[in-house]
Amino acid sequence: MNTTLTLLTTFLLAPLATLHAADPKQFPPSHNDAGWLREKGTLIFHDPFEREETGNGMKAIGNGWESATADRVPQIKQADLDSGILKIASATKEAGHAAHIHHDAGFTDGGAVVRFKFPGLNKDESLQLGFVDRETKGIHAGHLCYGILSQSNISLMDSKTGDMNLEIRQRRQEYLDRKEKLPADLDALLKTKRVTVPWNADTDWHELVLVTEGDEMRLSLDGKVIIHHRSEGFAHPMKRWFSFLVPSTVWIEDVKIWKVN
Ligand SMILES: [Ca+2]
Repeated sequence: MNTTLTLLTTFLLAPLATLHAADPKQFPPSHNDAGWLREKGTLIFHDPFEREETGNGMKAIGNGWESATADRVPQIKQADLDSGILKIASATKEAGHAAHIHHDAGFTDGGAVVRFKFPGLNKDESLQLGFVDRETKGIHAGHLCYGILSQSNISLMDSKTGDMNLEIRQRRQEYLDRKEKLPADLDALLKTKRVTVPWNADTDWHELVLVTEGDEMRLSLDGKVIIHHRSEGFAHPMKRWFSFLVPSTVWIEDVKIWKVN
């Protein structure tokens, strides 16, 4: 391909992507967030899931986990501990909500290291994981910030100052209810709160590291930062809970939570 055509193609494709892939200059291969957590942080929680669950209830996973949607469907097992793996199978339809499983965290800067896989039992398996603080007013259900892995992309989202800010949420809902397009200023604001990179999901085990440092959030897979973003909500001083939202099926074999400060 000649240079002019290459440049033209790059120029034309770039705006379509609106991506925010990790800048290799900013994050050289030697930048490793699992290493950052180990070197600078304190391990405040570790669960290898080497036990059996006790029924289907809110606290059945044990070790301090709570399944917020368990008691809506007590007859359905949504969290199965099997061979050292937490196998989550959400009863989304019956419970009227994706499985929401959370554990105390408690840091300003820090993060979680999670070994997970999509088992390939359902189409469109996805995983949303991040941080919640129900004690701060003005945020719907305390949703602060998340990494979201779908079959085709990975996003980072500042919910605290974005879609879960109560004023923004209420304003947005009025347009959604009327099935109207969001006004340009609201649309533009929400777009600054979320970044996405393409990704092809598979059914392998992966090490996922999700950290916040100041107003930056970073998500790494298998030792490499693949997406990062800066937004004021990421700097929330208290990531009180670490939480998983799983609409269908995900397996998790190990979770570590680290506090840097
Ligand atoms: Ca395990």
